[in-house]
Amino acid sequence: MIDVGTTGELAARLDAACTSRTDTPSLADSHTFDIADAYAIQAALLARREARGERVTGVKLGFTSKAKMAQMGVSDVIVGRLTDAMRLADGADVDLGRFIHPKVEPEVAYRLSRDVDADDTALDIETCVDAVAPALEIIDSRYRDFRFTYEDVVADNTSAAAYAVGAWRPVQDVTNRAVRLLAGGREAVGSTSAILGAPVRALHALREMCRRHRIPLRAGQVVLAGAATAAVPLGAGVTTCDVAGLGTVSVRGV
Ligand code: OOG
Repeated sequence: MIDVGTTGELAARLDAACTSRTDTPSLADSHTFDIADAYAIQAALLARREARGERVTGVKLGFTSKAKMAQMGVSDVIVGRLTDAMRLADGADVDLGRFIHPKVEPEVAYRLSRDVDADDTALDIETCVDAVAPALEIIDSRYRDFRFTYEDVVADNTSAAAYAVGAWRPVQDVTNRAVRLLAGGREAVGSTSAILGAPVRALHALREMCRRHRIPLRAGQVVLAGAATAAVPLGAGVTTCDVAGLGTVSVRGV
């Protein structure tokens, strides 16, 4: 375990990398810390954002695909926080100069209709969502060349950088829906089944991780359930995510 001073120091280092758009080497190159420490660094990083006036708008899941878990050698999903400073309107311009080396992922978003009490084990999280939508997540690891350990990426708020959500639809079964990402000239095609077999499973995984790491889930927050394809570099021009039956959402890199 690392002490509170080191936790704050590592959070400050990641925060500086983010605000100065300058990558940093893996924290694991110089420090030994475990996953509980990593979530503590993430919380300290969030506290720095909140001190600047940012407000939490939701949470995101990562490592929800088998391929990504296998690549990282882990079997747990990872959770990061979203803030209003990361939120983009559907169709909005996004300044690429905000990022270090941004990538984009097509996702499904859920909206929480009520607070989720971490200790109420009888509560079914599926009854705590009231809408679902197509979403785009921009990830931008603060680590050089996206080279990080499992603990590193959790400390770095799971690479969260920005997100856009399309029109909300009533909650429905979104298992095995075709997903298409068009990013500049590139196309990535996948299925919502890549998200833990079914996006609804991401909600259950989220609940467990939030209970374990004391991450609050509040009414009105957005949940990004995880990527349906591999991430694609975000460049200039329009990037669109299309989820069959849910619609589209786009942003324009400028
Ligand atoms: C970590 C975040 C990955 C996902 O959907 O797996 C992620 C990264 O690859 O930078 O959000």
